[in-house]
Amino acid sequence: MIRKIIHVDMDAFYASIEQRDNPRYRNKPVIVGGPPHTRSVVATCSYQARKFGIHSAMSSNKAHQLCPQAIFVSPRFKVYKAVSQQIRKIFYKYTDLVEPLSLDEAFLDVTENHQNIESATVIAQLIKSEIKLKTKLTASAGVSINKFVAKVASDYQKPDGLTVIPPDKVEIFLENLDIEKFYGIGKVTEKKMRKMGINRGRDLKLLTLEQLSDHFGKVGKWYYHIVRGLDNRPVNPCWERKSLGSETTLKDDISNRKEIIQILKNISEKIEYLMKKNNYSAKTVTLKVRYKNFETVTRSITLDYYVNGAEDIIKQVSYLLKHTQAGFRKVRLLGITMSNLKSMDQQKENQQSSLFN
Ligand code: DCP
Ligand code: MG
Repeated sequence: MIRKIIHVDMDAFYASIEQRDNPRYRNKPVIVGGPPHTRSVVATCSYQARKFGIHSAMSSNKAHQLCPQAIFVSPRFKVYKAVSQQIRKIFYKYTDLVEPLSLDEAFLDVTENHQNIESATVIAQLIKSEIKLKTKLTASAGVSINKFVAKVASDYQKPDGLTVIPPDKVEIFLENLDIEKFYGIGKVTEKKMRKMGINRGRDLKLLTLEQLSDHFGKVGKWYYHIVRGLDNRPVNPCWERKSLGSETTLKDDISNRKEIIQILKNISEKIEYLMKKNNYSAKTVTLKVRYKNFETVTRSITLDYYVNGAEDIIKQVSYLLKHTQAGFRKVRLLGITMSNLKSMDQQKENQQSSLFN
């Protein structure tokens, strides 16, 4: 079955928000990032600043050299996050299959949608106008049969663009596409391809799977597929986790406190593994104890700092255990749950934010 995929990406996201909130920045080259004469970089910049060759990840120093009159603004991540939540809310009106890639962009699978709208193009238009209405910001959207083509399409006519590549136009669109526009072909590969005479999709399409693998290794196979418009990756909705935990039903009911602590240590280690694997840390630790007669109690503590290590967890759990009758009464189940979670990406963001301030 042919899918209907939309990719939405906000235009000059941080910079547009700054221009929206500060009228004197409008129509001016605005750079969001650390100030020049430091080791900071540009997070993003307004389209007026892009004319000077300024772009994300460039050093603030270089940006200042390219455009001395540019206005440097420190990022306000809280505001960006709030706008991000506003736009996600709009996406969920149409489908639960929303895969955010960052604060300002997401894939949507609208093959089936909550409003039973046949046309993905109509949905993209509705989303764009609602974003404009609610946030006073513009987004660009790409509509096509898979993630790869939708992503390339959303970038095709920025800002405030809407590019639709219907199924029968995918091949010709990719054949004519400049290789620098292929999402996933980086600067280094682009240079290598140009040296080989590959400038557009149609040149890339001439190479066999073997030739592509020889020249580009593993990713050669990926190029072989995308240039033919083949990408069957599903849109993976990401559910925000509220808590993370683990529990153990004991083989025999026990009352030995040392044994109880040992079991809780094992659970803490498992939780440390899960937390680190998923990049989480948490503020609230909850201990669950089920007594022999099935009566279940929980005890919680909320710290004023985040933890994710087994030692920290077991320290809190040992304290909580004192507020139960475990040991005096026989126990049949023990569990630990971590909540008030924060992802490390968020922490990184906060650290980044303090670097800028
Ligand atoms: N960002 C960042 N550092 C980067 C790239 C991006 O901090 N190296 C931040 C700032 C951007 C936001 O992420 O505003 C979204 O990234 P995009 O790549 O979508 O860039 P923009 O939305 O700013 O511009 P465009 O209109 O090209 O999408
Ligand atoms: Mg963007």
